[in-house]
Amino acid sequence: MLTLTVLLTLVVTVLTQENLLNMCMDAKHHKTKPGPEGKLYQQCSPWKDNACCLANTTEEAHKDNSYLYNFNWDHCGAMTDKCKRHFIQDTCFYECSPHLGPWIQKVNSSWRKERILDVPLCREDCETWWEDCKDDHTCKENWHVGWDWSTDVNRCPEGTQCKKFSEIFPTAQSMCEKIWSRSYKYTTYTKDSGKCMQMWFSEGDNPNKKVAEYYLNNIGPAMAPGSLLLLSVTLSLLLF
Ligand code: FOL
Repeated sequence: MLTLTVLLTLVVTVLTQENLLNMCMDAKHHKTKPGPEGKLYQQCSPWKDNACCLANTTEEAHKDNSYLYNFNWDHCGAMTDKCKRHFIQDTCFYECSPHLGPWIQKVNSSWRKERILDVPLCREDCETWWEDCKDDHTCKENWHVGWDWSTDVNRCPEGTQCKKFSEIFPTAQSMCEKIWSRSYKYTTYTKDSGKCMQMWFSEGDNPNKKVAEYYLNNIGPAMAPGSLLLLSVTLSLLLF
C-alpha cells in the first residue's frame, strides 16, 4: 500500500514537472496552452513553433501605445529605436514564452491572475538592454504601477521628473529587476551557461526549455528536490 502511494505521488510529481515545463501563465493576453502559431511578427518570430502568444499580440507588441497595455514608451520624449527594440523583445518574451512555469506565481491584480517572479535573465541580455537605453529618459523606476492614466495612455505622475535611465537605474541589474517589479532576477550567467533565460535567441530550438528543466531538477522551488527524494524512497522500498 505504501509502495503504491509513493509510486502514485512520484507519477503526479513527474506529471507536474512536465506541465511546468510547457505552460502559459494566466495573464491578460496569453493563450491557455502553448502551441505552434505558424507565423509570429518580426522580433517575436523565434517563438513561432511553440508560443503562448497569438500572432496579433506579436504585431501589437511592435506598436507604440498598442492595445496590449496602452503603454506609452515615449512618456519622457521619444524612446530611441535602439532602446525600444529591447522593450519589444521583452514583450515577446513575456507574452510568448512557454517555459516560464518555474517562476509563475498567482497574484491579486486587476489585469492578470498570474505573474512571473525572479526569472533568471542572462547577463548579456540585461546589460545590452541597459547599455542601449542608458541615455534615454524615464520618470519612474517601477513601470507596473503609479502612472497617471487620466488620458488614454500612461503619463508621468505629478511629482516625478524625467531623468536619464542611468540616473533612475544606476546599474543594468537595477533596471532589469525593478522595471517590471522583479519579473527578472539579474544573473552573471552568460547565454551559453544553460542556467539563465534568454530574451534574445535565433529561430530554431528554444534554449529556455533546458534552462527551465535545469531549475526544476536542481535548485528550483522545493518540489524538485522532493521528486528526487521520492525516487530514492521508491527505489529503496522496491528493492528491500
Ligand atoms: N514584461 C515583463 N518581463 N514582465 C511583466 O510583468 C510585464 N508586464 C507588462 C509588460 N511587459 C512585461 C505589462 N505592463 C499597467 C502598467 C504596465 C503594464 C500593465 C499594466 C497598469 O495598468 N498600471 C496601473 C496599475 C494597474 C493595477 O495594478 O491595478 C498603474 O497604476 O500605473
